[in-house]
Parts: sequence; C-alpha cells; structure tokens
Amino acid sequence: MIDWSKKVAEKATELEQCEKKLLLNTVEKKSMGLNALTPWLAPIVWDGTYDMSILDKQHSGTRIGLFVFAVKKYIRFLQPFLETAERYFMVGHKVTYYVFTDKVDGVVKPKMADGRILQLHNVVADQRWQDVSMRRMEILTVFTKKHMPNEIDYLVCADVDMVFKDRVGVEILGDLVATIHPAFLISELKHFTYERRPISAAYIPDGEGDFYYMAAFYGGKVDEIYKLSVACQNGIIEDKKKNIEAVWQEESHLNRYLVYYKPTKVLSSEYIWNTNAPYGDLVKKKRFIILNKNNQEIRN
Ligand code: 5GW
Ligand code: MN
Repeated sequence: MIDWSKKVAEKATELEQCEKKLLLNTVEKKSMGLNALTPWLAPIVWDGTYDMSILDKQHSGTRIGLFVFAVKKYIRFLQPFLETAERYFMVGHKVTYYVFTDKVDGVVKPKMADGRILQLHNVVADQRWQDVSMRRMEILTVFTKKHMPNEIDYLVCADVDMVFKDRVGVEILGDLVATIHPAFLISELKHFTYERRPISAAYIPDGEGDFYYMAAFYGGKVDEIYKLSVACQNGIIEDKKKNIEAVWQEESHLNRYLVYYKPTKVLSSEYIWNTNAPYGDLVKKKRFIILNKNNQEIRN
C-alpha cells in the first residue's frame, strides 16, 4: 500500500523548499543559477533533471546546427573543437557544422559520423579583435535568414577556444537558450558586468536582469536566433555610430536582449566551465570547457 499522506507531506516539503529558495534568491538577487527553474518557469539544465531516452526520442529527426568562428590565430582551436564535438555533441543526431574562417584550405576535417555535415565558409578577418567577435552577429543575421531555415531546426552558437569533455545532447535544445557564465554562477546581480552606460544600446539598468550569460554558448530555433542576432547587430551598429562599444562587446548586447526576451531554457555551468572558476565542486559534469590561452600571444 502506498502511504499517500506521506507522499503529500513530502511534496509539501519539497514545494516549501523550492519556494524558500526562490524567495531567498529573488530577494538577494544571487545564486539563481543553483535553482532548477527560473522565476519564469524555464528549466535550468542540470544533470539528473531529465530523462535522456525520452528527449532523444522526441528529437529523432531534429536537425541541429553548430555555428563556430575561427579566424586568424584561432584557427588552431578548430581541430580539437570539431574532434571533441564529434565525440560528445549531439551524438546520434543530425548535425551541420557551420564553420567560418579566413583560411578554408587550412581546415583539417575531423572523421565524421553519418548524418553529420561540415560546411566551410570564408569570412574576412577584421583587424581589431573586438570586431572579430562582433562580426559573428552580422554573419548570424545573414545565415539564420537565408540558408539555415531550410537546413536545420535549431542552431547552437559556440566560441572555438573550447573543447567538449562530456556529453552535450538534445537536453540543451529550446526556443531560446543561453548559458550562465561560470564566473557569475554565485554572484549577486549588482556585480554582473552588464553594460551600465545609458548611452549604449546594451544598457541594462540597475536591478534588472536575472543571470549573467556567456556569449560562448547559446542557441535556439533558427528564427529566434535570427531575431536575437538582428537585435544585437543593430545595437552594435547604433553604438558604433556614437563611437562607443559595449564593455563586453556582443556579450553585452546578448545579455541585454535576454533581459527583455527571457530564455526558455537556461544552461547551468555544466555547459561552460572554466577550470579556474570558483565553486568547481558544485558542478559535477564539466561538459564544455574553456581552454586557457595566452591572451598576450594570441591577440597580437
Ligand atoms: C582575437 C583576439 C582577441 C579576441 C578575440 C580574437 C578572435 C576571436 C580571433 O582572432 N579569431 C576568432 O575566430 N575569434 C572568435 O571569437 C573565436 O570563435 C572566439 O572563440 C570568439 C570569441 O573570442 P574569445 O574566445 O577570445 O573571447 P573570450 O571572451 O572567450 O576570451
Ligand atoms: Mn572564448
């Protein structure tokens, strides 16, 4: 016999805990990333909160794009990125890599499983590094409108100076998805490095915002990423006209967009980890890792 009164009591305790945590976190405006749900009821994806076999079935046939940019010295990151993606990213699903580089001929193709396609595209290498990373938004506005709608259902955008170390699958798919920056998992809202100058299009007023998202891993349905990239690109252009640049370039514009268009799914720090980040014990599965690079060398 199931003791229903006990089950009901357990449920009440669980809900009370959730409520307490939500209240505490929203009042203090910190550690929101440790919850399993956002205050707008989007899941925060942590290991153990979903059943992979159900999700894989739901997504049989889903076509997924992985967008990555590798120009100038960053081309060296492409091979490990693609090889580890073959091993861990959306294994068993249909994947198209959209690689943008200034040296198409220099790309070493990884050994690829069936159902996976590598698209190589030429792109100009901007002189200023700030322009290189912002250029990605412009390219996204073009591809999410023109080519991708016929080719894929979801698009995932990633930095190239990263490697996959554990499984990343369809649990990350949603209409609009962004990842918590590992340095700000526990931070208070007031310490987030949002753009704070009202003159910038990326401005976020004090007290607004939920998470500090990292521009190294985000995604969504193709039309959602189209809208996002157009908004961010317009912000970048507006700022350029005023001769200013947001404090963290396109990441600032991304954060601004996501304050007003809340993501339908948030990825926990499992999905962008930096071995130097604090609170490593909180994150059991480190799936996608930022590589340590010599900024001095690589940026010159
Ligand atoms: C070069 C110098 C400084 C900053 C960025 C670049 C750079 C970035 C580049 O020369 N080539 C290039 O392809 N990128 C793309 O922009 C890569 O996909 C890279 O992962 C992304 C963001 O730049 P990151 O990774 O240096 O930015 P953080 O914030 O992760 O350090
Ligand atoms: Mn990076």
